[in-house]
Amino acid sequence: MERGNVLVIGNSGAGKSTLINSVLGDEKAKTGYGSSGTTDKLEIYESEEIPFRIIDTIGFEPSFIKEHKAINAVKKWSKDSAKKGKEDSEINLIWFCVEGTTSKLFPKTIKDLSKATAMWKTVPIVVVITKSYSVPERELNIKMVKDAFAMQKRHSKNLKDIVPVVASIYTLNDTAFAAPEGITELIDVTNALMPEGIKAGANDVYKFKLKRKKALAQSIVAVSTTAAVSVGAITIRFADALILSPIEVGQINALARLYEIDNSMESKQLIKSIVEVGTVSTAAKAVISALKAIPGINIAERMLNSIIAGAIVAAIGESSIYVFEKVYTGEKSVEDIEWVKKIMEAKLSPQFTDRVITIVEKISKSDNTKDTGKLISSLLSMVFTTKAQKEI
Ligand SMILES: Nc1nc2c(ncn2[C@@H]2O[C@H](COP(=O)(O)OP(=O)(O)O)[C@@H](O)[C@H]2O)c(=O)[nH]1
Ligand SMILES: [Mg+2]
Repeated sequence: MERGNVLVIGNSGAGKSTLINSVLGDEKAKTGYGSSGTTDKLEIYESEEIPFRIIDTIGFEPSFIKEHKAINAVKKWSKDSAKKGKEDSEINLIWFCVEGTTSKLFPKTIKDLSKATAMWKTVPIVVVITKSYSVPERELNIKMVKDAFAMQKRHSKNLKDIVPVVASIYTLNDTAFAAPEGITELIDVTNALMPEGIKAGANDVYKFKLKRKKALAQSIVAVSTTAAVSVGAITIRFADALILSPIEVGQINALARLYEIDNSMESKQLIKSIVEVGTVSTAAKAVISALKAIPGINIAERMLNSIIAGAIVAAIGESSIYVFEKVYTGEKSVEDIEWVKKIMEAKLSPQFTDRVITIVEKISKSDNTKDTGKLISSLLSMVFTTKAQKEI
């Protein structure tokens, strides 16, 4: 496959590697260029499914010498590839990575990055604002990048887009996190800027994005489940299941946003019907009474609460992914509340009890007393999220 080349530059620690991982996912190939451990080493990533390779300048650091070496390595790579008769040896797009948490430095960083990439006079640039954890700051950060470019002599015409991203979930505290953001947007923007003839077709990009969305969605569910497990360990009565509500709502909203569910009344109604916590304590009670009927199960109440709390959040996450994906692909509409209710019921009824009991049995047999929280979370994500789609 002929490919375009995306050059990624940004100071070390800016989040380049994390970003590339998030954009390409696990099924990517990595090749090194240059000798390892030096500043002129490049890492080059590609995926079968998308026609651009991503070149990571791992040695790029805010020092003239190191920047220079990293850029020279890119030039050299480009020349070497051309020698080998590869037509696709030129840089087609540059991602400037700037850290969203350090916006005061944008003018300086952008100036430095522009200087370092001066030789690519007409190559389009996309600024990726990494670590954009703060939602309210995103607009302001975009404006600051624009202003910083406006002050440049160099490159100011090459700026094609500015994309704030959270490449992997950022945990703020026990129950709050910054959800992945901007990754599939960056895939779209990047593909659109590839040369004609190389660009992926709309359908291929769509399929690729769907896979990426699923992986990011599962990471949201995993983090939410872990949060519920730790909250479950400190709450005693399941009548208080409302305490899970912020985690559930946070999870569902993050998933809805990831699947581009709009803000209409119908969508809100759909989300509300997923959130309805009424089923939660019913589901919890069903598990507890089913457990009583099983002889020989010995498990601390705290641990049981943890498992049930985590399981509820995992089940809600799993069903939300299923529902939102169907809406995203157009197979279902946000108006189909009855269908959603059926899915939720299926997820939180006998099947739910069975899955939780499986986990309880495993935990009660385990002699690992340290880190039970981790054990619970990993069992939950095994039992719930990985076989998410098969069962409905
Ligand atoms: N939670 C979270 N951490 C991030 C994100 N981006 C970068 N980091 C962290 O920031 C640090 C530097 O990131 P890395 O990708 O290695 O930066 P690089 O030197 O530019 O490749 C690592 O500890 C990453 O885990 C993100 O989107 N979310
Ligand atoms: Mg790196």
